[in-house]
Amino acid sequence: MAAVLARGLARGWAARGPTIFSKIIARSVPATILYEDDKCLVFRDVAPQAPVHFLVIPKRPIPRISRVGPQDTELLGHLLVVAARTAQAEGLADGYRLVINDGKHGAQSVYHLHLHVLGGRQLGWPPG
Ligand code: D5M
Repeated sequence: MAAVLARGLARGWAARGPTIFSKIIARSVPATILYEDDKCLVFRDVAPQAPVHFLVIPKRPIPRISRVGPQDTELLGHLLVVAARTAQAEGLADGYRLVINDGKHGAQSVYHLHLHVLGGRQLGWPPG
């Protein structure tokens, strides 16, 4: 079973199938939801890397930022506006960071596009 799963992951099945985030959208997996509208969902990251760490995801399951096209322009803008508004609501008046990990070198682990919003402490640069 493990070998089958490993081969599947190596072939990129994880990049095409439904992810844990689809289950959060469907409410079959619990999450601490901060905001929702018809296009996106915002919830706290289960493994926070900062005092405030939440994710902004489109409800449409785009796998990764490198797969977007011109048809996604409005949606991507909406995700950024929602990220900024939620950061304000979370009290991140001293600033924060937006991160989108893409693919293997970007250390992406969930293949449903998501913006990380991290704040509440002084962040370092460059990232690892
Ligand atoms: O980041 C994927 C992020 O998704 C990572 O920071 C953990 C988070 N994650 C994974 N599962 C969950 C659930 N169930 N709830 C909330 N957050 C979750 P990446 O950029 O793909 O590496």
